[in-house]
Amino acid sequence: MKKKVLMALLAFIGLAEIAGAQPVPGADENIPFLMTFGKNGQTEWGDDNCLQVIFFSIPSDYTQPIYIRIFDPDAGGQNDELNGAWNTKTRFSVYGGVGSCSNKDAQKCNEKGDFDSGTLLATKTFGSEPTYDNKWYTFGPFNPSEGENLPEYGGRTFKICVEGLSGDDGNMYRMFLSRKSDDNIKVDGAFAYYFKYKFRMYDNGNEISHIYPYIDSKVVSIKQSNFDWDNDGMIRVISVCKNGIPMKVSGNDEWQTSTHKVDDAEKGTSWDIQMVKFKNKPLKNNNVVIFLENQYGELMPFYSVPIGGIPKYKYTIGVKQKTK
Ligand SMILES: [Ca+2]
Ligand SMILES: [Ca+2]
Ligand SMILES: [Ca+2]
Ligand SMILES: [Ca+2]
Repeated sequence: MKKKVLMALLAFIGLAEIAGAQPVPGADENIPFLMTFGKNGQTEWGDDNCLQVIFFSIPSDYTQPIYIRIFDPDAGGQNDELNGAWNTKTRFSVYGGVGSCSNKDAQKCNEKGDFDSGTLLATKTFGSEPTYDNKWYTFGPFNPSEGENLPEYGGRTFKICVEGLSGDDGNMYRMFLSRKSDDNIKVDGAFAYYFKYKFRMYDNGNEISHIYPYIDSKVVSIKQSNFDWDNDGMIRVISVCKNGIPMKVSGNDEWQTSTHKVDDAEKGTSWDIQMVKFKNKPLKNNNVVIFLENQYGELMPFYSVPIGGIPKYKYTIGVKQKTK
């Protein structure tokens, strides 16, 4: 592993311990729920292909059992989005082993590809079930050694695939990587990462949600793609030298993209991509999808806590960049 990457990861792991990186969405992301629709859902409700894939990384020296917990795995009752009658089935599956997390189809949420690569460790399908409504369901225990060994992602990694098998309702849920089966207790140094993120925005126009891609030394530009944003406010970039650069926002049932240059001063830091709703007419029940690619067209991971901390705009760097 390149020294710089290792240094960044070590700094990150230190930070993850402080911030508690195990909930997904992460605390610093300020996103209320992840979202997956049943296979017969219409894309204009906000899910482009009814598959979400989340990865958890556990430090190589951690050997105790781990649990992956899902909040509100059912589609029904509280938190979820009803279309007609509740008829949606959602399958949550945990994978480990060689090829599970490094697989490009998994990273891309490619539902037609080999996204379910690796060793299936546990799976359960949920309908509309009061037993699991507004409650936690726990997968595990898993031995960390069952995860795929990916040092570039900080250690042993597990993949969680969420598939909307049937029906047309929206399933909202959250996840937590825990040391306990019946409580959310963080694993020191563990964190989550993902390449394509599908979630529910807040209804409240005062809430700002975030994602945090890390800019490594080879990234010179970032192309962002977002789906079904319904023109719900703006998306902007804050970094050490960007003070709110706008990204193109999609309307109903469409993709929009925009490409943004990376400055040298941003290497080794994270971008804070902020999703700022219109305060006056905030949309309700807005489900969205976003992903990022570097100049080679490679998907960029983003992290449940920002590597290196939340970036702050530094006036002196920003002005220097602009006048160059
Ligand atoms: Ca329905
Ligand atoms: Ca529910
Ligand atoms: Ca749910
Ligand atoms: Ca939407």
